[in-house]
Amino acid sequence: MIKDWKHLLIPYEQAVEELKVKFKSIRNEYRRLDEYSPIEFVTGRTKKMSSILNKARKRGVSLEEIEEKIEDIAGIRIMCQFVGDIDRVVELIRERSGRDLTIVEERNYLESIKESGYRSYHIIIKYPVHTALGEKEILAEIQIRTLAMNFWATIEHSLNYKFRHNIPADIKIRLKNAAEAAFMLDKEMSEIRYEVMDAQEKFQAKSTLIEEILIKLQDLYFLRRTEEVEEIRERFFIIQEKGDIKELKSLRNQIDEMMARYEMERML
Ligand code: 0O2
Ligand code: 0O2
Repeated sequence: MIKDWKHLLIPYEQAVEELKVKFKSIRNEYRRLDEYSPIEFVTGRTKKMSSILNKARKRGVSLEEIEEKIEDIAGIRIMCQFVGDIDRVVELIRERSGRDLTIVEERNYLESIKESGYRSYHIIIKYPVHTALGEKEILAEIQIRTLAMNFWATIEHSLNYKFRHNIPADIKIRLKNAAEAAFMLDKEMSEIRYEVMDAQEKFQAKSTLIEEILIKLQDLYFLRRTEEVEEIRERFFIIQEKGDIKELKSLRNQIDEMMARYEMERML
């Protein structure tokens, strides 16, 4: 019997290793492209045999039904920096459904927060593994959460272990408050994220404009209109110092008009 238990876990262990590699390589691809990765880090585990048997007993699941009814024997956890990244990761997994994995069920504990205060997005998948014993399709659970949600869940999980799932009422209340605090932290961070992205976009737009103006100024020099160019150049330095995008755009348009005028004069 014990020998059979050992065999039972083999495909699950393989699935965890494969899925970890797959999600870690998505993260690495983003990084190689100098793009922001919605995946911060990935962990995974196979459930211990004793935990599987406990869960089965509590749920009235017979030994024959374990593989069909215990969905998290293989578990993958994907951690994200921001709440918005969770949707992107969910989308990435949905796009793969029907290819190397198949989504069986999605559980949105970000919207339907658990009584304990637990938040995460769970996806149950079917995943084919090719082992030395042949091909087998197993169930696996992917949990997607932010770093703050993970921090909370890790602490709550260890307290559950310490109190054998009977956390005292006062600690339960404090844990719920802590879950709200973690949620607020995520909210604050998301707001900063948009500020940062907004600032980066504006900075990018400004540098592109400045580069454009510098090239146009060089073209003007070639047209040998030194006096006018000097005047524009002086204004450009003042505007650049102020960093006002509207003024920079207006200066660029003025240079464009000037160049069009010079071209006309040359043709006459
Ligand atoms: P990298 O590129 O260093 O992040 P393994 O079998 O060793 O690949 P395993 O057994 O799941 O993975 O290890 P573990 O300890 O659960 O951690 C898995 C990955 O998560 C490791 O990255 C850890 O560095 C990373 N990790 C764990 N906690 C944190 C954390 O709080 N922040 C960050 N950013 N990463 C964390 P790798 O696989 O070594 O890759
Ligand atoms: P492990 O390996 O200790 O993490 P149930 O188990 O009854 O809550 P179900 O239907 O099995 O429900 O699946 P569910 O709730 O979608 O996902 C179960 C897993 O989600 C748990 O696995 C935890 O990892 C995580 N989880 C769910 N609720 C909580 C919670 O209140 N606190 C924390 N810390 N984690 C939670 P297991 O079975 O506990 O296994």
